[in-house]
Amino acid sequence: MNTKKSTVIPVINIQGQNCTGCATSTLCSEYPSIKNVLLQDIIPGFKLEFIFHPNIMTASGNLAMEILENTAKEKGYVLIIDGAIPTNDNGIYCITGEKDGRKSTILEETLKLAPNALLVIALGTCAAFGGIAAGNPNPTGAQGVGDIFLTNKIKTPLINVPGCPPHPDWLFGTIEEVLTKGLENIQLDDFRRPKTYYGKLIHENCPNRAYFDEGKFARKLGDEGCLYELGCKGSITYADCPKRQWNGRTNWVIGSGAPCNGCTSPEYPDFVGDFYERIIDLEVPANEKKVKIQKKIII
Ligand code: FSX
Repeated sequence: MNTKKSTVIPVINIQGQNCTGCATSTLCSEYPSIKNVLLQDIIPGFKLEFIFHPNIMTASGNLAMEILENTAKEKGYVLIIDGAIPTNDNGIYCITGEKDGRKSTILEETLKLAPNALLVIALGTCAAFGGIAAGNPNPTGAQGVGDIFLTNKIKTPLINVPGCPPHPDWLFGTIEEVLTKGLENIQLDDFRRPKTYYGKLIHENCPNRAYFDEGKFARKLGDEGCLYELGCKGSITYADCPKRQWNGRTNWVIGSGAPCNGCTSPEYPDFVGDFYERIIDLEVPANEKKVKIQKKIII
């Protein structure tokens, strides 16, 4: 019998401006099961201990806030932030909690907790890039964690796990990869996204790709054809949704006949375009001439 004790890694998950979709999605993890994640080793020899998580902890008020206060003085924890961070008016638009009648903002908690963390994971597009919370006109001055790090010269390693919401595998798979390979061996793209999950365009693995190449485009939902004309952003969006699928590998957005809205992109939502508007000025990577000619005939 293996009696060796597992290494316990404290995890703090704080939440900014969000819809709680990131937590809802990731807490439905199946591989590993959420039971493995919360109660058992996430991989043999390593156990995560969620010491602060607004959606699943029983502590509240002073008790909960003391955990953040005490942990911030220590080192050796992983900090997960989901949701954007408002910066206008000293960040008053998002409160993490209250201790002895004093409110503490997500901005304040981030600045307090991030510098001593082993690793910070910006979970979801709001935390990674501002996302919906930072959409025009952004009255709260919402920003992603990376921008907060830049402004405040925080140098802690940061991994972005975008998606609105992110797939549970993207979060826990990344943590597993860090534990097995080491942080320095994780390959990130220019937007600090792990290449394991965000290395390829949706377009490259899309089951409708042949329609695109042939210039056969759906004109309304339910039509046969590529969904590009109906606003699909799969041709500019990096994520492995077509292969990974969602809800226990049941289906995914394009599989169910709806266009991808580009939620893992830094430009989401303002600059990827309206959900059901086609992308303008798309640089078609292959068969450009053919598609343009055929579009005239088929559409
Ligand atoms: Fe944003 Fe997450 Fe979208 Fe929602 O925490 S990435 S709105 S799924 O909840 O922040």
